[in-house]
Amino acid sequence: MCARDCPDACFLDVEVKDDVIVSVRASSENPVTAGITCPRALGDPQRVYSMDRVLNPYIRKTREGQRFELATWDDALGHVAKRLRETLDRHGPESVLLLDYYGNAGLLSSGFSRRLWTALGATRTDGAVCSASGHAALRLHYGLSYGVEPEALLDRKIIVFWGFNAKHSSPHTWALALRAKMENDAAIVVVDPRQSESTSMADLWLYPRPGTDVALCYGLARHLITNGHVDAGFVEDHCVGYEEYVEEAMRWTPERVEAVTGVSWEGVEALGDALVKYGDPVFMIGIGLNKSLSGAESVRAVSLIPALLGKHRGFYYTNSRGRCLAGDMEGDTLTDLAPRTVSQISVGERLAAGEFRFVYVQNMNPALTLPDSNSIREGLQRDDIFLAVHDTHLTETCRLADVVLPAATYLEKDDVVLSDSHPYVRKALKAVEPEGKSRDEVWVMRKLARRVGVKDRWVYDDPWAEAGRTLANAFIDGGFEDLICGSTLRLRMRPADEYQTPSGRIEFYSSAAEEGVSPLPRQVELLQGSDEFILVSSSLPRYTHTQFRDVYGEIPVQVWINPADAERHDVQEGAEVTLFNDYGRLRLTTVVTDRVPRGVLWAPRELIDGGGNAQNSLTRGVPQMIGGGPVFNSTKVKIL
Ligand SMILES: Nc1nc2c(c(=O)[nH]1)N[C@H]1C(S)=C(S)[C@@H](COP(=O)(O)OP(=O)(O)OC[C@H]3O[C@@H](n4cnc5c(=O)[nH]c(N)nc54)[C@H](O)[C@@H]3O)O[C@H]1N2
Ligand SMILES: Nc1nc2c(c(=O)[nH]1)N[C@H]1C(S)=C(S)[C@@H](COP(=O)(O)OP(=O)(O)OC[C@H]3O[C@@H](n4cnc5c(=O)[nH]c(N)nc54)[C@H](O)[C@@H]3O)O[C@H]1N2
Ligand SMILES: [Mo]
Repeated sequence: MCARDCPDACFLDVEVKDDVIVSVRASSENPVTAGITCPRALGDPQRVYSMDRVLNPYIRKTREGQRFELATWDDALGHVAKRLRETLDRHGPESVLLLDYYGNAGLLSSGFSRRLWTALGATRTDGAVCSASGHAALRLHYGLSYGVEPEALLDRKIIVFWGFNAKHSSPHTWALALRAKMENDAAIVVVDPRQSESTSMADLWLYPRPGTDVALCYGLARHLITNGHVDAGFVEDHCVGYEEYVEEAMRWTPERVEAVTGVSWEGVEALGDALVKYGDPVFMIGIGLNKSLSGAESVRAVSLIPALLGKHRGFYYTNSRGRCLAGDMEGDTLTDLAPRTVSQISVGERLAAGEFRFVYVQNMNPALTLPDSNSIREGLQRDDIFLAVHDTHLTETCRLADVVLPAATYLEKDDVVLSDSHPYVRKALKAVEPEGKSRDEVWVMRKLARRVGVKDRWVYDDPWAEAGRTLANAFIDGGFEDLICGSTLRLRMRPADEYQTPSGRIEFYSSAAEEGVSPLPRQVELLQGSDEFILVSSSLPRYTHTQFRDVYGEIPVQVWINPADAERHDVQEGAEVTLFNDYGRLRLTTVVTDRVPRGVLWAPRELIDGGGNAQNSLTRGVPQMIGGGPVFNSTKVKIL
């Protein structure tokens, strides 16, 4: 199973000859991920044996010369453990930061390997860089954030991709939507400020200004309400707070909706009428939608539309919160320590301010992927910070490290991977032995724990025993032993009509909204100067974030600009332009296209320009109020 941070979590067939991986293909054993091998899996043989692979531990000798020296595991771990022990003794566990994400999403590689840091009481982040705000948003109205399973798309009549470029970001979900269209005459709708790749098969595309989706949703709700399309019985039986919601929706006149969103009222009506005409809708809520100043508010607003139409959880965001897991891979419940958690979005500011003395990075390339990357880089390079990075490949973050530790790729270690969308699981088997001296996360974590003198026995427990506890009642068609023996199992999901809200119902008017949070979705205004652009970014099929540049070359250094804006700024197709703001600057090549509206720019995400500037040098390290998520898609820039 592919362990990358991607909702599809494919089953793969890996062909090995003479202990070398020669090909990776989609396996037919998973009904959702069969049939399509994405370019990243296809490129895996090259990625495993790439020139950028870290094959040995390295220790930096001098800061200035950027010189790394080859080291043994013994020396490297000794060095890391010594500095960790000193930091703990002198500055306490708060000054130690674990900075990690889901470069490998396996229960062992990303979960169990945190146990050392839990036992030490080290500071951790809230992990909010991706989907956290959307989860918090859905919690306000539905409780847990799980929704429709991908295969259910086949029976739906209208599929709305809202801030979700599934053709690139979840190709197997996209394939199911296309099948629904071909086999079942389902309609596909895309709501995206730019003409994303997913609009190519869309029956309807609406393009609101970035971050104005709440206004669009209230407009849509008004249309459905005034034309008698609300399922009153469903609302009566399963919802609360409808009256307050209607009152707010009616404040959104067609003129006001048009002025805020830039979408014509005819467009709003067209979507409303299509929902009614086709019936049985599902709203595919993108993680892209949740990454703006009003991201959580937008997710809230979209999620309530299917409730108007009488659907139980008629949306998909991700399904990770709908599983029935027990256990505690990370060990949080096994200690009395209550580690400090800091915002992942604003970690750059804290690093640069010298709040930490020791930083351990795994499964992540924060030098390029976190917002305000100039602060991140500046912080990680401070003389008083010791940085250890455990990665499979030599990343920009590795280059800043004091010690680099070589990691085994997902094809070189056993693990368990749970998909964020589909319910199928089988044991993730290693295909080959780890290249060079690379080792897995659990191995490294335990070696370090011994050297630092950690006594807690649960740090040294068998990770598979804990995985067994975690998954004891997780499947509907078998037990953990069956999984270990090679069976493909199906995760048990919570019922669609169960709502974990205070009222046990869908709450249009959220009673769980804390102080400062509006009980109803609220349109947050993003002020934009006349010479300012909103820069939106999203993924390309060949890259997972910053990975696969060794296989496919650098992420294209491009920016899309509308022809009218290009003319106004006297910019030609193919010209180099500089985007800048108070945080940083970036030099990109223009693509003049009406696939972006005026005032909006789009670029592939997490790119790095010819001068080594990260796209994220332009993005703000300010968390959203709801859920603490990022605001990448509300980045304001000017053009030079
Ligand atoms: N501008 C902008 N920035 C964004 C976003 C955006 O939309 N716009 N999106 C954000 C989102 S949604 C996310 S999820 C984050 C992702 O941020 P990151 O998680 O930092 O993304 P990657 O570049 O994939 O980094 C993962 C790292 O893990 C390493 N790795 C892979 N497998 C293993 C393994 O088995 N073991 C170890 N130890 N390492 C491994 C890879 O080599 C890679 O360096 O980026 C965010 N950044
Ligand atoms: N190939 C590939 N696939 C991936 C990944 C990858 O790196 N590469 N990463 C995985 C990860 S970690 C994630 S989080 C997912 C993300 O995948 P998606 O959920 O699809 O999110 P994004 O790709 O960030 O953005 C999707 C769309 O949102 C639009 N958008 C931006 N702002 C707004 C807005 O305010 N309103 C509306 N309506 N639309 C908006 C963008 O223009 C973009 O087309 O992809 C996963 N799949
Ligand atoms: Mo993500």
